Amino acid sequence: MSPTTIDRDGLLALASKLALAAGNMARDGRAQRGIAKADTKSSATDVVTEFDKASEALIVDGILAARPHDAVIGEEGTDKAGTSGIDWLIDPIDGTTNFLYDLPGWNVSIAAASAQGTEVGVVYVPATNELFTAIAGGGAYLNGRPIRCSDTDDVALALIATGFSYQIERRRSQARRVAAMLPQVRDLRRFGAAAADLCYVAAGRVDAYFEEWLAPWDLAAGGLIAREAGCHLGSLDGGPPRPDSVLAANSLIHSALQALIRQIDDQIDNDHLQ
Ligand code: 2AM
Ligand code: CA
Repeated sequence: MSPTTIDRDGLLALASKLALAAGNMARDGRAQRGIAKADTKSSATDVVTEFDKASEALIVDGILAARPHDAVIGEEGTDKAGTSGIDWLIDPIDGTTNFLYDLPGWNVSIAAASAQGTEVGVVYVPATNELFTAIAGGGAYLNGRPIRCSDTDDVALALIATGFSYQIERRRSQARRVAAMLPQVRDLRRFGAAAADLCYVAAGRVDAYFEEWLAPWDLAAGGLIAREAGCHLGSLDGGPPRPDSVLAANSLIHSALQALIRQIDDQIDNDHLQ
Protein backbone atom coordinates (compact mmCIF):
# COMPACT_ATOMS: atom_id res chain seq x y z
CA MET A 1 0.00 0.00 0.00
CA SER A 2 1.21 3.52 -0.77
CA PRO A 3 0.25 6.28 1.65
CA THR A 4 -1.80 9.06 0.00
CA THR A 5 -0.03 11.90 1.76
CA ILE A 6 3.36 11.46 3.38
CA ASP A 7 4.30 13.60 6.38
CA ARG A 8 7.95 13.89 5.36
CA ASP A 9 8.70 16.58 7.94
CA GLY A 10 7.31 14.32 10.64
CA LEU A 11 9.34 11.35 9.41
CA LEU A 12 12.50 13.48 9.36
CA ALA A 13 11.88 14.83 12.85
CA LEU A 14 11.37 11.31 14.21
CA ALA A 15 14.43 9.91 12.40
CA SER A 16 16.60 12.82 13.60
CA LYS A 17 15.47 12.50 17.22
CA LEU A 18 16.13 8.74 17.27
CA ALA A 19 19.49 8.95 15.45
CA LEU A 20 20.72 11.55 17.95
CA ALA A 21 19.47 9.55 20.94
CA ALA A 22 20.95 6.25 19.70
CA GLY A 23 24.27 7.77 18.62
CA ASN A 24 24.75 9.64 21.88
CA MET A 25 23.82 6.53 23.86
CA ALA A 26 26.46 4.48 21.99
CA ARG A 27 29.14 7.21 22.21
CA ASP A 28 28.58 7.86 25.93
CA GLY A 29 28.16 4.17 26.81
CA ARG A 30 31.39 3.29 25.04
CA ALA A 31 33.24 6.12 26.78
CA GLN A 32 31.93 5.14 30.22
CA ARG A 33 31.96 1.34 30.07
CA GLY A 34 34.10 0.41 27.06
CA ILE A 35 33.20 -2.57 24.90
CA ALA A 36 32.94 -5.74 26.95
CA LYS A 37 32.75 -8.20 24.09
CA ALA A 38 32.42 -8.06 20.31
CA ASP A 39 30.79 -10.96 18.45
CA THR A 40 31.51 -11.72 14.80
CA LYS A 41 29.09 -12.13 11.89
CA SER A 42 30.01 -12.89 8.24
CA SER A 43 33.76 -13.16 8.95
CA ALA A 44 36.23 -12.87 11.84
CA THR A 45 36.55 -9.13 11.16
CA ASP A 46 32.81 -8.41 10.74
CA VAL A 47 31.93 -7.46 14.31
CA VAL A 48 28.82 -6.55 16.28
CA THR A 49 28.85 -5.06 19.78
CA GLU A 50 26.24 -4.69 22.52
CA PHE A 51 25.91 -1.06 21.35
CA ASP A 52 24.85 -2.05 17.81
CA LYS A 53 22.03 -4.08 19.36
CA ALA A 54 21.07 -1.42 21.94
CA SER A 55 21.07 1.30 19.26
CA GLU A 56 18.78 -0.75 17.02
CA ALA A 57 16.41 -1.51 19.93
CA LEU A 58 16.19 2.19 20.86
CA ILE A 59 15.43 3.22 17.28
CA VAL A 60 12.94 0.44 16.56
CA ASP A 61 11.07 1.04 19.83
CA GLY A 62 10.92 4.75 19.05
CA ILE A 63 9.58 4.23 15.54
CA LEU A 64 6.96 1.70 16.57
CA ALA A 65 5.80 3.80 19.53
CA ALA A 66 5.14 6.71 17.15
CA ARG A 67 4.14 4.77 14.02
CA PRO A 68 3.00 1.22 14.88
CA HIS A 69 1.87 0.38 11.33
CA ASP A 70 5.20 1.04 9.58
CA ALA A 71 7.56 -1.71 8.38
CA VAL A 72 11.02 -1.72 9.99
CA ILE A 73 14.19 -3.48 8.86
CA GLY A 74 17.46 -3.20 10.77
CA GLU A 75 20.92 -4.69 10.26
CA GLU A 76 20.89 -6.43 13.63
CA GLY A 77 17.83 -8.54 12.88
CA THR A 78 14.70 -6.37 13.02
CA ASP A 79 12.32 -7.45 10.27
CA LYS A 80 8.80 -6.25 10.95
CA ALA A 81 6.13 -6.03 8.25
CA GLY A 82 3.82 -3.02 8.08
CA THR A 83 0.60 -1.80 6.50
CA SER A 84 1.15 1.98 6.27
CA GLY A 85 3.28 1.98 3.10
CA ILE A 86 6.27 3.43 4.96
CA ASP A 87 9.34 1.19 5.36
CA TRP A 88 12.24 2.09 7.64
CA LEU A 89 15.81 0.93 6.98
CA ILE A 90 18.21 1.19 9.90
CA ASP A 91 21.92 0.73 10.36
CA PRO A 92 22.21 1.22 14.13
CA ILE A 93 26.00 1.58 13.92
CA ASP A 94 27.51 1.94 10.47
CA GLY A 95 31.29 1.64 10.58
CA THR A 96 31.42 -0.72 13.54
CA THR A 97 35.17 -1.28 13.10
CA ASN A 98 35.72 2.46 13.67
CA PHE A 99 33.45 2.26 16.72
CA LEU A 100 35.44 -0.71 18.03
CA TYR A 101 38.74 1.15 17.69
CA ASP A 102 37.34 4.50 18.88
CA LEU A 103 37.92 6.19 15.53
CA PRO A 104 35.55 8.88 14.17
CA GLY A 105 33.18 8.32 11.26
CA TRP A 106 30.95 5.62 12.67
CA ASN A 107 27.36 6.76 12.46
CA VAL A 108 23.70 5.96 12.91
CA SER A 109 21.86 5.74 9.58
CA ILE A 110 18.05 5.86 9.34
CA ALA A 111 15.94 6.06 6.17
CA ALA A 112 12.19 5.97 5.57
CA ALA A 113 10.93 4.87 2.16
CA SER A 114 7.62 4.63 0.32
CA ALA A 115 6.85 2.84 -2.96
CA GLN A 116 8.26 5.98 -4.66
CA GLY A 117 11.68 5.51 -3.07
CA THR A 118 13.54 6.93 -0.10
CA GLU A 119 11.54 9.83 1.36
CA VAL A 120 13.84 10.95 4.21
CA GLY A 121 17.37 10.10 5.28
CA VAL A 122 19.36 10.90 8.41
CA VAL A 123 23.01 10.10 9.15
CA TYR A 124 24.33 11.14 12.56
CA VAL A 125 28.11 11.12 13.20
CA PRO A 126 28.48 11.44 16.99
CA ALA A 127 32.27 11.89 17.08
CA THR A 128 31.99 15.14 15.11
CA ASN A 129 28.48 16.15 16.24
CA GLU A 130 27.26 16.15 12.64
CA LEU A 131 23.69 15.45 11.63
CA PHE A 132 23.24 15.03 7.87
CA THR A 133 19.61 15.12 6.70
CA ALA A 134 17.58 15.09 3.50
CA ILE A 135 13.98 15.00 2.37
CA ALA A 136 13.27 13.83 -1.19
CA GLY A 137 13.06 16.95 -3.35
CA GLY A 138 14.03 19.21 -0.44
CA GLY A 139 17.84 19.40 -0.57
CA ALA A 140 20.49 18.09 1.81
CA TYR A 141 21.63 19.65 5.08
CA LEU A 142 24.41 19.38 7.64
CA ASN A 143 23.32 20.58 11.08
CA GLY A 144 20.61 22.61 9.37
CA ARG A 145 22.83 24.27 6.73
CA PRO A 146 22.51 23.34 3.02
CA ILE A 147 25.33 21.23 1.55
CA ARG A 148 26.45 20.68 -2.06
CA CYS A 149 28.81 18.24 -3.74
CA SER A 150 32.15 19.47 -5.11
CA ASP A 151 32.76 20.95 -8.56
CA THR A 152 36.04 19.16 -9.33
CA ASP A 153 35.88 18.39 -13.06
CA ASP A 154 39.02 16.28 -13.56
CA VAL A 155 39.30 12.69 -12.32
CA ALA A 156 43.08 13.12 -12.05
CA LEU A 157 42.43 15.79 -9.40
CA ALA A 158 39.65 13.92 -7.60
CA LEU A 159 39.85 12.79 -3.98
CA ILE A 160 38.00 9.49 -3.88
CA ALA A 161 36.66 7.52 -0.92
CA THR A 162 36.11 3.79 -1.08
CA GLY A 163 35.68 0.82 1.21
CA PHE A 164 36.57 -2.84 1.29
CA SER A 165 34.52 -5.94 1.94
CA TYR A 166 34.87 -8.16 4.99
CA GLN A 167 35.48 -11.17 2.67
CA ILE A 168 39.12 -11.99 1.88
CA GLU A 169 38.67 -12.93 -1.82
CA ARG A 170 36.71 -9.73 -2.49
CA ARG A 171 39.40 -7.70 -0.74
CA ARG A 172 42.01 -9.25 -3.04
CA SER A 173 40.24 -7.97 -6.16
CA GLN A 174 39.50 -4.60 -4.52
CA ALA A 175 43.21 -4.24 -3.66
CA ARG A 176 44.21 -4.87 -7.30
CA ARG A 177 41.77 -2.22 -8.47
CA VAL A 178 42.86 0.51 -6.04
CA ALA A 179 46.54 -0.22 -6.73
CA ALA A 180 45.90 0.61 -10.40
CA MET A 181 43.75 3.63 -9.53
CA LEU A 182 46.10 5.31 -7.07
CA PRO A 183 48.51 6.82 -9.65
CA GLN A 184 45.57 8.14 -11.71
CA VAL A 185 43.68 10.23 -9.10
CA ARG A 186 44.56 12.85 -6.50
CA ASP A 187 44.36 10.31 -3.68
CA LEU A 188 42.16 7.71 -2.05
CA ARG A 189 40.50 7.76 1.38
CA ARG A 190 39.20 4.78 3.34
CA PHE A 191 37.14 6.17 6.23
CA GLY A 192 35.35 2.91 7.06
CA ALA A 193 31.66 3.83 7.12
CA ALA A 194 29.57 3.79 3.97
CA ALA A 195 26.79 6.14 5.08
CA ALA A 196 29.30 8.78 6.23
CA ASP A 197 31.27 8.37 2.99
CA LEU A 198 28.12 9.23 1.02
CA CYS A 199 27.54 12.29 3.24
CA TYR A 200 31.14 13.39 2.69
CA VAL A 201 30.53 13.33 -1.08
CA ALA A 202 27.34 15.31 -0.43
CA ALA A 203 29.30 17.94 1.54
CA GLY A 204 32.12 18.16 -1.04
CA ARG A 205 34.70 16.73 1.38
CA VAL A 206 35.56 14.11 -1.19
CA ASP A 207 34.75 14.25 -4.91
CA ALA A 208 33.47 10.69 -5.22
CA TYR A 209 32.86 7.43 -3.37
CA PHE A 210 32.47 3.90 -4.65
CA GLU A 211 31.99 0.55 -2.98
CA GLU A 212 30.57 -2.89 -3.68
CA TRP A 213 28.76 -5.50 -1.62
CA LEU A 214 27.03 -3.13 0.77
CA ALA A 215 23.66 -3.83 2.35
CA PRO A 216 20.48 -1.76 1.71
CA TRP A 217 20.75 0.02 5.11
CA ASP A 218 24.28 1.22 4.27
CA LEU A 219 23.02 3.03 1.18
CA ALA A 220 19.46 4.24 1.82
CA ALA A 221 19.90 7.40 3.94
CA GLY A 222 23.33 8.47 2.66
CA GLY A 223 22.24 7.86 -0.95
CA LEU A 224 19.32 10.27 -0.62
CA ILE A 225 21.53 12.86 1.13
CA ALA A 226 24.11 12.64 -1.68
CA ARG A 227 21.48 12.90 -4.41
CA GLU A 228 19.80 15.86 -2.73
CA ALA A 229 23.21 17.58 -2.52
CA GLY A 230 23.47 17.42 -6.32
CA CYS A 231 25.61 14.28 -6.62
CA HIS A 232 25.07 11.73 -9.34
CA LEU A 233 24.43 8.22 -8.05
CA GLY A 234 24.94 5.16 -10.16
CA SER A 235 26.58 1.77 -10.08
CA LEU A 236 30.06 0.79 -11.24
CA ASP A 237 28.61 -1.06 -14.26
CA GLY A 238 26.08 1.59 -15.34
CA GLY A 239 22.43 2.03 -14.35
CA PRO A 240 21.01 2.96 -10.97
CA PRO A 241 22.89 2.45 -7.70
CA ARG A 242 22.52 -0.90 -5.96
CA PRO A 243 23.81 -1.92 -2.53
CA ASP A 244 26.20 -4.31 -4.26
CA SER A 245 27.57 -1.57 -6.54
CA VAL A 246 27.48 2.16 -5.87
CA LEU A 247 29.36 5.08 -7.39
CA ALA A 248 28.49 8.54 -6.07
CA ALA A 249 30.26 11.55 -7.54
CA ASN A 250 29.64 15.07 -8.66
CA SER A 251 28.06 14.91 -12.11
CA LEU A 252 31.17 16.46 -13.76
CA ILE A 253 33.35 13.40 -13.09
CA HIS A 254 30.85 10.57 -12.60
CA SER A 255 31.02 9.05 -16.09
CA ALA A 256 34.80 9.54 -16.44
CA LEU A 257 35.40 7.83 -13.11
CA GLN A 258 33.05 5.01 -14.07
CA ALA A 259 35.01 4.58 -17.33
CA LEU A 260 38.34 4.57 -15.48
CA ILE A 261 37.15 1.84 -13.09
CA ARG A 262 35.83 -0.22 -16.02
CA GLN A 263 39.13 0.16 -17.88
CA ILE A 264 41.10 -0.90 -14.79
CA ASP A 265 38.83 -3.92 -14.23
CA ASP A 266 39.13 -4.97 -17.91
CA GLN A 267 42.92 -4.69 -17.71
CA ILE A 268 42.98 -6.81 -14.55
CA ASP A 269 40.76 -9.43 -16.25
CA ASN A 270 43.07 -9.49 -19.32
CA ASP A 271 46.20 -9.82 -17.21
CA HIS A 272 44.55 -12.66 -15.36
CA LEU A 273 43.83 -14.57 -18.59
CA GLN A 274 47.41 -14.29 -19.90
P1 2AM B 1 29.07 -1.91 8.93
O1 2AM B 1 30.11 -1.17 9.67
O2 2AM B 1 27.68 -1.54 9.35
O3 2AM B 1 29.30 -3.39 8.91
C1 2AM B 1 33.04 -0.42 5.31
O4 2AM B 1 33.65 -0.41 4.06
C2 2AM B 1 31.59 -0.08 5.16
O5 2AM B 1 30.94 -1.08 4.40
C3 2AM B 1 30.82 -0.03 6.44
O6 2AM B 1 29.80 0.90 6.23
C4 2AM B 1 30.30 -1.43 6.63
O7 2AM B 1 29.11 -1.44 7.38
C5 2AM B 1 30.02 -1.78 5.19
N1 2AM B 1 30.27 -3.19 4.83
C6 2AM B 1 31.45 -3.75 4.62
N2 2AM B 1 31.34 -5.03 4.25
C7 2AM B 1 30.04 -5.28 4.23
C8 2AM B 1 29.32 -6.44 3.94
N3 2AM B 1 29.90 -7.59 3.59
N4 2AM B 1 27.99 -6.36 4.04
C9 2AM B 1 27.41 -5.19 4.38
N5 2AM B 1 28.06 -4.06 4.66
C10 2AM B 1 29.37 -4.10 4.59
CA1 CA C 1 26.19 -1.81 11.05
